[in-house]
Amino acid sequence: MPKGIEGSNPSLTAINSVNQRKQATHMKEPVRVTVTGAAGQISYALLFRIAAGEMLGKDQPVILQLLEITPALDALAGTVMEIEDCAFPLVAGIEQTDDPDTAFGGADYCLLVGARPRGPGMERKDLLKANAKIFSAQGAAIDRQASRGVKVLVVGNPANTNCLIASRNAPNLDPSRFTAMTRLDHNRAVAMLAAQTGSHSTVVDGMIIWGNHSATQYPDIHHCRIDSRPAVELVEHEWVERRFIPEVQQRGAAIIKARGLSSAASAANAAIAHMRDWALGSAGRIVSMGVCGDGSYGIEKGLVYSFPVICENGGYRIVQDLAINDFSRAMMTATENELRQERDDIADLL
Ligand code: NAX
Repeated sequence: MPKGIEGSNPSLTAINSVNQRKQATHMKEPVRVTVTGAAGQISYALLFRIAAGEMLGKDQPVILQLLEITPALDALAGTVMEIEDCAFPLVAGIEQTDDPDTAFGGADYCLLVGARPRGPGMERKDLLKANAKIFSAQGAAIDRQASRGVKVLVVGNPANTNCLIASRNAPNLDPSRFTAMTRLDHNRAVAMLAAQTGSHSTVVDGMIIWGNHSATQYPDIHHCRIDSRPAVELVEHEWVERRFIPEVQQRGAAIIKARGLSSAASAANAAIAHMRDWALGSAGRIVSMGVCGDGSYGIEKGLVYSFPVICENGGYRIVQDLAINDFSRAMMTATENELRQERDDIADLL
């Protein structure tokens, strides 16, 4: 018997009366949404928005399946009490567990947020290996338990390589089911370019984050339009190279410095946007997603690399045939090389 406390709260049984309401209001069948690291700070900003229908729509009931490590189950119980106290109409059930097989049972959507943070004296390689163990076990549990059409988003860092590991440990699922989050970087880049050009973020189109969710990522404005005008005509290349690119790459560190904690609400917002677009479509707009490379743009096949994608019909496709100049190519290769190195460092777990 796992230490999960599935169904332990009688009040949640009452929430299951969603079935009766469904008949009355023509709501859809509930879907199962698994969130790992559910007692952490990103999840605290994320779960309430999923429960409110911001990720999958206001007509889509959800069963939340929350995974934590054993020592964090008490804290998770507190978060769950707060979700209950919202009396969300769309919540059709909540499960809390420290057992991955229970958490991923029948999951339609998995948000892998929980990860091992870097401890004192821990080398990057040690961090990669510690997380590789977590994500290989979770990938295998997803393979065994999740719905065959599952959509997986990896948020926990190092997100791209954790995603690669999870996917390789799920041989019965198509690798396209596994994605890594670079949407926060994408949104940061959009907001920064909008501010620089005195425009609103909603008129910035065609932003791209290439590569790794790390300081080597390449935020690329060459295909960006602002109110239909090419962005490269509105800003100086010097600003792009000296300010824009490094500030997007270092934005996470700047937030830690200012807040004393890493970004949480903006990360949760990006996770919601990533999943919402994947599930419901990006309305023809380019968004950035870390996905299993298919050789597009000469990037090594099989690496989880952030590409420009368009989401439609519950899937996504890498946007093809964008012109890449020498500057962009060098940036894209640098981040690809870092991903190759990360993969080689944990090769024994693939
Ligand atoms: P917190 O430390 O607040 O929460 C992480 C939670 O994960 C903890 O409650 C911990 O108990 C749990 N956990 C650890 N191992 C677990 C396991 N094996 N199974 C289930 N749960 C487990 O971190 P938080 O600020 O929420 O950040 C979570 C992750 O997101 C970190 O790895 C962080 O680096 C990463 N981020 C990724 C971003 C991205 O754009 N891809 C941006 C934000 C964030 O930095």
